[in-house]
Amino acid sequence: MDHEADAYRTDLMTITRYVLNEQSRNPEARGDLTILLSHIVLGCKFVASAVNKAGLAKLIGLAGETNVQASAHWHISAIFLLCEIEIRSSVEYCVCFDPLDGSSNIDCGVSIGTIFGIYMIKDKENVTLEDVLQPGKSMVAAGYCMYGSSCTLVLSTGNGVNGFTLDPSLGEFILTHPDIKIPKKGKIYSVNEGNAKNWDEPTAKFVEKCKFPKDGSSPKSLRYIGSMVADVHRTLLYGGVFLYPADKKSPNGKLRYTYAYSQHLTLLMKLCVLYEVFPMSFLMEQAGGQSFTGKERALDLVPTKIHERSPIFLGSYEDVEEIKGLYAAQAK
Ligand code: FBP
Repeated sequence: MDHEADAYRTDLMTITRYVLNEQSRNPEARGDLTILLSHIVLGCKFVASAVNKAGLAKLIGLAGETNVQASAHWHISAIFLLCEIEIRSSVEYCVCFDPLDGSSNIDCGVSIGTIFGIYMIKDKENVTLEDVLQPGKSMVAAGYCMYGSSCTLVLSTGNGVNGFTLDPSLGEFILTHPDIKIPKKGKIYSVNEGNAKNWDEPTAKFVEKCKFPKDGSSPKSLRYIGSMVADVHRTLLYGGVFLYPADKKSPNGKLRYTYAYSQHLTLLMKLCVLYEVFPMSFLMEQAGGQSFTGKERALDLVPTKIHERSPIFLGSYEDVEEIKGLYAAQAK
């Protein structure tokens, strides 16, 4: 890699250029999704700066967690209001987002993130909650932005997964991880083992096999940050499996798979529902992995209400296949 030459490269693939190229692939496209994505990107840049400032401010004892959460909510909402003004005419899409996932990690400077999923509105004349209570497989795009040692935005518009890193000197997200493919099998498992005593049998058996494999293979390493965006990002790049299973304490797991915003449903914003399962499952499948609930493919779930939660097992194809086998054996 000739860093010298690279420093002056001008044919950089920015996320804006990438999204415009994607738009040009589809002759019917009118550009609404491109506009929406560019607003989401701007929102993430705002949050990235807010998180950095808060991290610094926290260090020097000026600002607290709530400020970041509040500003993240504010910035992202502001962006969507802008978006509302921008594309009122089209009313094509509704966006579900978790402005700041892993919020419990803000104070210790651990990576956190914004997660989003985009659906087509079924009937523009009559936009209802049903427009977001759609199965995950109906999403047209999904992504997350991770605020960590670097700020990385991972996006899929249904044609593979690409990662873009924010170059602060340009204020632009540059393509750094083209066409991400998760390894078929991984050496890492990621779970909060503190809940082990409440796990169901298939989950306990799978984690036991990770630690004490009987087939002569080496044990998997445990990696758990406790911030889904960071744990899923590592899983996507290195392989392995991230799981937040159901347990006796939380029979539906902890992570949520529905939250929404559309120009016509502003009331929802006030509810501040988190959203994690659907976009991450969409990205995982687009990268060649799998996402399973313990009963079914996560993207086949049909939410019945906002705030819905679901157990989740996502990651490398063969690792999730193993978990599915354990649940199938239990069901026999
Ligand atoms: P928040 O959205 O409230 O931050 O909760 C979500 C989350 O932090 C995920 O990012 C993470 O995977 C999970 O909760 C960690 O939960 P636990 O602390 O129970 O392991």
